[in-house]
Amino acid sequence: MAATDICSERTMSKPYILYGAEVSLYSGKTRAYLRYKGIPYEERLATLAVYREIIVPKIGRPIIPVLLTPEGEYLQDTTAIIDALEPRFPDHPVYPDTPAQRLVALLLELYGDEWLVMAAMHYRWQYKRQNLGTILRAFGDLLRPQSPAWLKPIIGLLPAFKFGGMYQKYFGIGKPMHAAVERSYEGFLDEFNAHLGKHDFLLGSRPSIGDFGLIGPLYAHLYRDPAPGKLMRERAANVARWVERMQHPEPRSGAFLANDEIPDTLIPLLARVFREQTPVLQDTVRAVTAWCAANPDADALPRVIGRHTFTLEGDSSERAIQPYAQWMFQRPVQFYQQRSDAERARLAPLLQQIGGLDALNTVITTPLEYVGYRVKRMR
Ligand SMILES: N[C@@H](CCC(=O)N[C@@H](CS)C(=O)NCC(=O)O)C(=O)O
Repeated sequence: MAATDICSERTMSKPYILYGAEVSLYSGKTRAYLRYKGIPYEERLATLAVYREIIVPKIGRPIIPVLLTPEGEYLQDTTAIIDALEPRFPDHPVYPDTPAQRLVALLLELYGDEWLVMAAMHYRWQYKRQNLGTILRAFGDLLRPQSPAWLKPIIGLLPAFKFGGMYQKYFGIGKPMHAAVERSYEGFLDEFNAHLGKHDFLLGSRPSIGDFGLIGPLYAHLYRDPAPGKLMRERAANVARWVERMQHPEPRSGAFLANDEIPDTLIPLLARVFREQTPVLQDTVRAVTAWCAANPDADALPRVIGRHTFTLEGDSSERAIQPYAQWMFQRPVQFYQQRSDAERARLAPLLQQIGGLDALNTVITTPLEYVGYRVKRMR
């Protein structure tokens, strides 16, 4: 056997290592993906020691999940992780290869990743009486698993202050917006629940990248945390069962619906994406363009470049402008804009129905890329 064969056999048999946590939103997205694809992996808790010795030195900041490949490469950002693994594990792709389904899957990934995170944070931190004990213990368990049980909630206070203390200003969802966040999430739950009465996943019997985007917020926070978990089980039992299917999938099973079908039951969900989220994304593109014009020599963009107003369920507030969100928005926008005229014409009736034409025609003059674990200007 040639040396390279032995070498690749060895890397093939070594598992991937996922540094993450059950309480972490984006860890849930990656874990569900690894399980569905049947990729051999071991999950390691992102303890304080792991943050100090691995995550911060390799990634440059304390963030999870991080995936270590058998070849020794560290990957961060769930979308970058999935995009790196899809070509390595091509069986049962999670990206549909037909235009309408691919577009819908990318849009719903974005809604899960960058919009439902607001509901996830709100329901975790605003229902303290029901959630706080569980959350503090979980953070303590994660950061210092060897500590005595009585100490864990105290250790958990540090991340609780960090995550629970900042998000309202960051996402602009302080007290005046609480009712809007809940109306929006309850509407989403009802619509997704109705869809799941007819289909196992968004686009048939196989989970797509859209399902993986949604499972992040819908597992760690909205299913596992006591208060929203009760709401989900009582109000949207089909969604709770979908979470369980996503957590314990039959690896590499199922198929997307034939003929590029978009089920009617997804129409209200897609209309919600364009009503709630894409105005913020379009304004993010405007802000990024202005920032790049004002900082022509800068390559990496800061995590936040100011604040802008947004409206949710008729109520308005101000939130941080995140260039990262433009990078994620580029995925459906560029996919749509790169289709042929004939394909775009075929997509038009659907996009008109869900109010998506304007957003998908957004002109992005300063595209961003994600390299070196950061969002940078594409030169
Ligand atoms: N877009 C990133 C987000 C990762 C993320 O925000 N992770 C959270 C935990 S679920 C975190 O570590 N946040 C700390 C921070 O951002 O400073 C991804 O998809 O991986």
